[in-house]
Amino acid sequence: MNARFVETQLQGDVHEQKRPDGIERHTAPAGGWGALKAVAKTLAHQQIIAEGAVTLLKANQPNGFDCPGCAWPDPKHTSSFEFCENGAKAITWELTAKRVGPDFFASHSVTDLWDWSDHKLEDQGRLTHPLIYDHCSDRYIAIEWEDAFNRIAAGLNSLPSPDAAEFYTSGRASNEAAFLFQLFVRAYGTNNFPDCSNMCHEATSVGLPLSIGVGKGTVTLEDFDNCDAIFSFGHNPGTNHPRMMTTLHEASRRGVPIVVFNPLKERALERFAAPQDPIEMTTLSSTPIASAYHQVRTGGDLAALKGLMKRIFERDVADIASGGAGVLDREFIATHTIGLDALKADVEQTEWPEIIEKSGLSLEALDSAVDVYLKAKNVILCYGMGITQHANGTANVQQLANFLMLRGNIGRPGAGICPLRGHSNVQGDRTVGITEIPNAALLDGMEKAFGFRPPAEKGHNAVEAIEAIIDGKSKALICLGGNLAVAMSDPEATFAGMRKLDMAVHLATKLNRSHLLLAKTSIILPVLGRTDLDIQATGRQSVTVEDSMSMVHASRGFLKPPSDQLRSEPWIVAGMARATLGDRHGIDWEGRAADYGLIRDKIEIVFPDFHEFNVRVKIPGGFRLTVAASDRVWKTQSGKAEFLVAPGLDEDARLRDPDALVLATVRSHDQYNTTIYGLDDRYRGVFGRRDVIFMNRYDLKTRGLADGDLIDIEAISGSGTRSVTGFTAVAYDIPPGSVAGYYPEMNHVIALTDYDRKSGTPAYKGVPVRIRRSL
Ligand SMILES: Nc1nc2c(c(=O)[nH]1)N[C@H]1C(S)=C(S)[C@@H](COP(=O)(O)OP(=O)(O)OC[C@H]3O[C@@H](n4cnc5c(=O)[nH]c(N)nc54)[C@H](O)[C@@H]3O)O[C@H]1N2
Ligand SMILES: Nc1nc2c(c(=O)[nH]1)N[C@H]1C(S)=C(S)[C@@H](COP(=O)(O)OP(=O)(O)OC[C@H]3O[C@@H](n4cnc5c(=O)[nH]c(N)nc54)[C@H](O)[C@@H]3O)O[C@H]1N2
Ligand SMILES: [Mo]
Repeated sequence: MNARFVETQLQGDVHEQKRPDGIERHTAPAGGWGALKAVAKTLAHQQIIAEGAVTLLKANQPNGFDCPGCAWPDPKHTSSFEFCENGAKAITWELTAKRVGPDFFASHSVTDLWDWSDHKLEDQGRLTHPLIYDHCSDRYIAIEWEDAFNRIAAGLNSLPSPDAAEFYTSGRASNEAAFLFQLFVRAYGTNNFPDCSNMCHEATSVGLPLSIGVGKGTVTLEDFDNCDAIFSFGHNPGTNHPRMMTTLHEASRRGVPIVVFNPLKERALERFAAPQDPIEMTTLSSTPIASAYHQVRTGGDLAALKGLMKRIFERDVADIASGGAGVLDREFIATHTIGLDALKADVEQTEWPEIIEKSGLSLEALDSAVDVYLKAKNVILCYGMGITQHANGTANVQQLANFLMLRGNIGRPGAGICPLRGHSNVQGDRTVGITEIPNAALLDGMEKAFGFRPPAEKGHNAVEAIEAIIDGKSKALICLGGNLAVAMSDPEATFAGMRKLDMAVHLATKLNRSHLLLAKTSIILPVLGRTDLDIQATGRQSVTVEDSMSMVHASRGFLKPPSDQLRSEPWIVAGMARATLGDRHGIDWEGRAADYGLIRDKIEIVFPDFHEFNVRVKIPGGFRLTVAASDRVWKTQSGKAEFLVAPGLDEDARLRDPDALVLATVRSHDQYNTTIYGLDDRYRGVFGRRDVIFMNRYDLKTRGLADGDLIDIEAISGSGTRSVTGFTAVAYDIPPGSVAGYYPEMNHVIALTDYDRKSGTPAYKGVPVRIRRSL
């Protein structure tokens, strides 16, 4: 029997039965008083009630700091305070009154700390001193800054080649810090720039330039005011981009249909009560968000998109046959694109039964989505990790662009593509040069600005960096933030590799597991966070960031830093560079660390789009970088927007195994990537635990399992065995064949070799697994 129908029959009785410990059904809308209560709890947990509450009001305000919570833009950046539960968590996590200083490390050996949970490690508070690992006492001990820089310089200068070092960037780094970091690394002599975007939107950065000539989104926030329909694929805004909920809430109230494609029923996409809406708060009412919710099978988006496009072509033929002008935007297609015939041929030869089976969606469901699409003049399509973190992530992204281009929905007001970026400055870091593949413009710009030509050879992305570390080819790792080892797939292999390094250096605000993977020399350098006042030799500094919609604006902290030993990221990068490079290329490191305006002057030379950077950054709300595709200028090889074909529908041949389930690893409501704020996932009804796997009732039943049973999850992978044991199966509203669990716990079942061959993005949401009862 078709599993989809069995599931519908079985789903009904789930909630009648006794649920496993800590599992409830969340029936309230997302947002609302629950969100306010959660913030109060977080403030109390971090012991910062009065000060913290005041600080939250400065988030995303002119002259304030940029919230590190997500990359969603601010309405003109000048609006009144916009309440955001998870933004508040991100800020208070940094604001915490708790401290991790040398006395903490004197009481805890690294061996002891290793057994702590990721949550407990970070929850100890802000790092206060530069530290070096002491092998005799098995402890981190304080070190002077200059001493740390000299050791880093000695470590880097003793390598056989600059290519034996890896320089990781996590997306919180400001434009100024990231630009200085890439200058340091290129002057040192390598392009080994693994960065968090390699694990995140790399499929966008690689896929979209081939389609529309730019690897970024084409919409602005104002476009949402002018759109007639929103399509949402594979992102969970109620948790991960909560300020987007204000936009979706407004759109829904305006009567704009919001069509969702997501295997999990995410509560905020169903129904949301806006904490800034006094009526909804006082009357306990809420607004439906999705007008239609299509629970596509995990990895079924390619099939769904081909189905949507197939139907559009069929409707086009029918419309013309009945005397209409067709439903495609023929003028846009003729003037601006190439490749439609090949796309059409591919889509037409894809048969309906296969589309329906692989997407898990009925023809009626796809048809209803096409109705909405054709009725709307202007469509915005938003997407996140549910699209990119697949072995065919790049192809997925390109099919999204095809879908929009069929009706000219790119490069006009109210329409466009909107990748939801992750970290608050992940897009900016890329823009200012954090890339392992420098193009000619970057190299020319660097030569013009600094008088030397940096290396042109391709460097390592995140997966390649880890592989080089495991192979022993790379011997040093410097991390500008993040928690690379825990974010990466296959911790067993990754951790073992990290432990073979000669040198590991981490610039960080908080202690995490990557810091405990000891190299011969291990150094932790504590940095100022977004909220901290940054005073340098020439006075108070601000930094800049770029949001998901290419808006660049300033951010400045205002709080007394947690310790007088903390330094800013630009200052630390400059210190490492000065010690390592001396006066090579005559770069004035100290001057730039003293005045970030001088860094911006150089950014402007290397990237002319930042013209008059220091002037324009003073504009409240900042300025928008040029996105050529937004103006229908196509920077592709052909000079046109290109319809691109992705042959077939299969993400991964291993999923043909009749016992296979496809696992998506997702974020809970109480986490920020590897930072686990707490153990609840309120909207999914999970409390006090993370050791669960969401499964369809049908999949439970066919395995002889019941809701709440203990299970083992084993990867179906080519090499070695990977498994986790003793998890709890939770019956959930998810399509049959698809299961979901939390990141990073589930990274143990993801092989390092499971990634999109085009972009290198790990297939974190397409992991073939088998599930059995625990023995
Ligand atoms: N509070 C908070 N905010 C964050 C983060 C955080 O961890 N916490 N992380 C930041 C970062 S770095 C990033 S990249 C973003 C991540 O933001 P999201 O992209 O929302 O990330 P995920 O939680 O991984 O959720 C992806 C969504 O995709 C769905 N999904 C899974 N597989 C598929 C599939 O095959 N197809 C479709 N259509 N959907 C699928 C899941 O059900 C889930 O709803 O958020 C950023 N903001
Ligand atoms: N299975 C699975 N794995 C995934 C994903 C998934 O969906 N599933 N998502 C992937 C994605 S999208 C991403 S982006 C990566 C995230 O990978 P990373 O960006 O490497 O990880 P984070 O957890 O964001 O990093 C947290 C650490 O950053 C440090 N930090 C915080 N603020 C600052 C700051 O201002 N400056 C500095 N220097 N350090 C700071 C703190 O010490 C904290 O411990 O994980 C990836 N891994
Ligand atoms: Mo991300």
